[in-house]
Amino acid sequence: MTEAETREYESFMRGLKRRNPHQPEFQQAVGEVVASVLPWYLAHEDYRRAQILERVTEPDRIISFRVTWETDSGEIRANRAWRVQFNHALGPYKGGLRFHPTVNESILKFLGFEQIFKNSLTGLPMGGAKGGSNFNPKGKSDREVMRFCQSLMIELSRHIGEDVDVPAGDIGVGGREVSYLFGQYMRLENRWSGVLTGKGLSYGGSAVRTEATGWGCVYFCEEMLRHHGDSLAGKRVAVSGSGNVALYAAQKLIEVGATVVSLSDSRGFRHFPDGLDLDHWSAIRELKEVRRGSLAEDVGGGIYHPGAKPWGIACDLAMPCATQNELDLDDAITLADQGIVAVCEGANMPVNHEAAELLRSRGILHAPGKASNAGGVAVSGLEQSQNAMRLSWSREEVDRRLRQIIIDIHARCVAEGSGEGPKVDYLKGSNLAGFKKVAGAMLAYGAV
Ligand code: NDP
Ligand code: 2IT
Repeated sequence: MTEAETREYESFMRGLKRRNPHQPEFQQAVGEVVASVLPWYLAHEDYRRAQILERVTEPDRIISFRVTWETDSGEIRANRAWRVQFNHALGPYKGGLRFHPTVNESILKFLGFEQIFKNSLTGLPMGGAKGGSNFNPKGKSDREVMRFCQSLMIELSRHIGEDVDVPAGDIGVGGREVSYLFGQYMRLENRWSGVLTGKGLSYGGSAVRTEATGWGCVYFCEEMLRHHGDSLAGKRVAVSGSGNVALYAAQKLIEVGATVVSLSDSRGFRHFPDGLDLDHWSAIRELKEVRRGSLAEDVGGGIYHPGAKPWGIACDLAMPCATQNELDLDDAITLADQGIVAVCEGANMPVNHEAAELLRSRGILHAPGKASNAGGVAVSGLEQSQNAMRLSWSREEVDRRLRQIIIDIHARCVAEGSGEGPKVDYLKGSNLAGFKKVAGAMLAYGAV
């Protein structure tokens, strides 16, 4: 940025922080997008006059409500829940629901904001939203989770609809929760519609939605490496997380000939110095998806490191797939010092700002989540299309479309992020490509 651009950046961010105090994650996500798009924005007086940047950083609305539910032993509990409907310039609001004790308005605003540009990058007609609750599903029975989901849907149902807002899963919300939420919505509305995505295959779900985020992340990584004359074959990949995204990223990595050297969860990580194999992967999938256990339990291999992150182990590439800000400056230095070639984000904003700067300064390829994890919401978009047409595509058909969407996203990043060095700046490329489309639509709508 030039001196004048830096002054504008600082002035904009001062205003944003004043309007959104005590929301560090939201401020961080906005700061990263604004840094990428500001030079283009300042050069386009019509966008500036229309206050696009001020407007796109202010959610259309935030719905906040109490969810009261009953435990198995008859005690009453109350949680907070939100839906942040951030921007619907490109289509009905779309984005996941997160159930985790750390959920607050700052986290949901950061996720909803990122979702606007991610959804724009997919090329599908989807606006950006996010929601969730500080409800902790860990240690709760299926019945308790069901009662919580049903109670939450009583309020949420007033604000969503297949042409209005279409929620899906995120941390703590998978097939079980989406099914409870969907069942309750149908009961309340007395009508079948594709109001949620991530449904079961026999009741309107799409093939490959479960795998889509992880597989899409690996497809993006392959494209990025191919573009730079490299490939995933034989690469040792440190993966964090062991939830939906991490598991299917690991599965696809093994399939394309990479070596998965770690998985992690909120309590620690498991190191596989010789690589995770598919039998062991299946046992871990069963442990996490079905039994909802911890990686500390020995399911037949690897060395468990409690309370630690996997970024210190020998690897060629890092794929953070757990949560925001899980890879900091010290981690980035450790990874860079051992010569990694790329960081490819499966999670949303897992690499913090200082770590991202370090990766850039050391010439390490960095795929930001809004590009590399867009496969999940892309197949959600395909699920909406199938529901609207009342038909289902085969696994092969959905996978083919997913792969093509990812190839197109990669090309959009290259088109906007090339030029300043030998390597593509994927942060700038994804932010600019995602932003321009949304900004163009907002400009066309006038002052709304
Ligand atoms: P899951 O709930 O399936 O899995 C989350 C994983 O991350 C678990 O292994 C969990 O550990 C770990 N984790 C969660 N919070 C923390 C934390 N604070 N510190 C350390 N580890 C943590 O979620 P998903 O796999 O769906 O989501 C993972 C990431 O991917 C999130 O950033 C999400 O926003 C993003 N994402 C998800 C998409 C989807 O379609 N599901 C699409 C695009 C992005 P434990 O098992 O101990 O809880
Ligand atoms: O962060 C994300 O893109 C998701 N959690 C998926 C959202 C969706 O609507 O499928």
